[in-house]
Amino acid sequence: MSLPPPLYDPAALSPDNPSPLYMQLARHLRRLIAGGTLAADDALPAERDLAEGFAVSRVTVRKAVQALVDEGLLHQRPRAGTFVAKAPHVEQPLSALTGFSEDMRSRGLEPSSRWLSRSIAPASPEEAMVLGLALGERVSRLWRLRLADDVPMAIELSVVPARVLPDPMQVTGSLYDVLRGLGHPPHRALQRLSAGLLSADQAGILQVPEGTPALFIERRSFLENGRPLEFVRSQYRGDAYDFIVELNLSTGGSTPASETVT
Ligand code: 16G
Repeated sequence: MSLPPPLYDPAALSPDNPSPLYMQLARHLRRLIAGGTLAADDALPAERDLAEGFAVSRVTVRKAVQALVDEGLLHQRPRAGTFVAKAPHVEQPLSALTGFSEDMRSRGLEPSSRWLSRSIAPASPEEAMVLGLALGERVSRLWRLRLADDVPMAIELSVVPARVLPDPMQVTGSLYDVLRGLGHPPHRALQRLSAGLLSADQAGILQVPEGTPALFIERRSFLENGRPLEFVRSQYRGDAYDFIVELNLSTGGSTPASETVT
């Protein structure tokens, strides 16, 4: 494993690089946060020290820091300084069928998404099987980074039959709002959770160190008539989520039939 880069890495900023210096500095600080050199709640050195350390102006430092504040990676506390942001911690009941946007809003957090890709294409054999589609039927694929108060929380690839969602460009905010608007509200879902470690690509998107523990979740949602509505594969930051399940004392007798996500 390679060592994380040092804070004042002389190779981090170069006048020969065509990007403005503040963007180079922001990129370097982003890498330090993703690599764990700067951890949640760590204080950033003072603006003056950063300017001296990187031999740039204080204006450059201020612009770089502001860019990371806008991305939600840093936050400023009046009279205390600038700190590496902590992911909001969310407790999520597993028994309610809700969407990301409504979940976050109900906690006073502002949901948003960044598009990783959006397309319409013939279903893969796996998607066709899971969604009960005929060979060659099309699906809308929505691959999004989900954020709460601008902090990356989860990566989600949602696949919906194109006959239900013919135009993935219709989704600008909540997918479930669009599905409800089209008269296809999710009625029931099956979910599989497993633990894993984020790959380099996933960690890069979520802006955490590679190998950070995560919850891998697959959800299959169904319409009221029982037809499959969506197949979602997602990676949730393990440090940001607790999933809560309510258990009731079994009254004995027969065990309810269990269902599995296959
Ligand atoms: C949740 C669901 C996902 C659904 C999304 C819709 C889990 C594990 N997944 O993230 O299946 O597509 O919400 O959210 O809960 P939206 O309405 O905000 O787009």
